[in-house]
Amino acid sequence: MRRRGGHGTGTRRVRPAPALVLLLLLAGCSGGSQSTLHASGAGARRTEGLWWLFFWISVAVFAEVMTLLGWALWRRRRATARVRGGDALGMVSVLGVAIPFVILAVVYGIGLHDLNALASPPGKNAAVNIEVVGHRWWWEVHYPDQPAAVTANEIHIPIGESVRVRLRTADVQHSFWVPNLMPKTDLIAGKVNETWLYTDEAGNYRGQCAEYCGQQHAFMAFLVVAEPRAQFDAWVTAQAQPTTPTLTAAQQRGKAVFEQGSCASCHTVRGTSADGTVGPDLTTIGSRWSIGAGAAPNDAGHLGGWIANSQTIKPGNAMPPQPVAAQDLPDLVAYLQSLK
Ligand code: HEC
Ligand SMILES: [Cu+2]
Repeated sequence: MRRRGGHGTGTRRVRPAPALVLLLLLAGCSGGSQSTLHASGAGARRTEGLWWLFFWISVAVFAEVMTLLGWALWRRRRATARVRGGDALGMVSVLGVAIPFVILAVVYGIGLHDLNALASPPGKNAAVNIEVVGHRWWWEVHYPDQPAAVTANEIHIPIGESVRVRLRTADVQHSFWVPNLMPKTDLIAGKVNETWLYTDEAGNYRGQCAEYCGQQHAFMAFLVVAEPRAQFDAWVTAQAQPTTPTLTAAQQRGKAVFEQGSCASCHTVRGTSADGTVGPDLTTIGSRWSIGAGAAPNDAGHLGGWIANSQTIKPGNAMPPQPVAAQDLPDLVAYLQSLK
């Protein structure tokens, strides 16, 4: 049986997918706390500017090509004039070679210039130094100016000052990215990479590992808290202190469970006998923005769930389910919440 050419009438319609176009347009507009298009830092402002420049150049090129295409179709339909060989060659040389060459060369030059500018922070010397070590799947954070200050998945910086960030990895490649503040910098095995942060706007900025590093790559987030210098100083000083909270009876029992159980072999709580280094330092876990590097909010319920079996919250993470007796769990949670 022969098929009849139902569509072969000569007019071919291209259907635009409006939903898709809208989705693309809105893709950059979602949320301000982790977005390159809501720059709050000197570095991100540069990449945002570059992004818009490239965007408008692309729009102009697209419009030009579509106009020429429309013109060509219109001429073809009229089928009157013929383009002479010389004209065609001239057109291809100018529109197809010379103009793209100029555009690409200019864009390349601007890109190189910005890349160079991004290499060093505003002002000659960074006022604050931070060392970040990537782990699967969490961030270890040190403040070398106050060597005792160690934390995880949370970085505080003073506003209006350049902050130098040194990046290492304990295992595979990761990438340090705070979209609102700074473009990505990779953490490469056997190497120390450097980047910097600078912002004048106090606020919380979400960061994210940007190099696929395994199962929980998506939950390898962190928070950058930018605050006035005085607040920042108070925070770092507090991080550097060993814990000396006055504990309630329940928290005291929780502490004993922590120190005598398996926890102490993987976690450090400065000021106690727990000095493990496999997992995050928990000296100030009570004030941290999340548990599991953004995997869950830091409240009593999630802490209990995490300790009993963190694998249900963050499957594949390096903390095995813990055999903590049900009656001990609330005490342990109360103890952890007291660590601020
Ligand atoms: C075998 C090592 C190991 C043991 C034992 C262990 N943990 Fe962990 N723990 C980890 C690792 C690794 C992480 C980080 C997981 C991640 O975010 O990917 C972690 C994360 C945590 C976190 C979240 C920290 C944060 O900043 O996000 C808490 C709270 C915690 N553990 C409490 C405990 C308690 C309480 C015990 C004992 C009952 C315990 N852990 C036993 C390795 C361990
Ligand atoms: Cu990673």
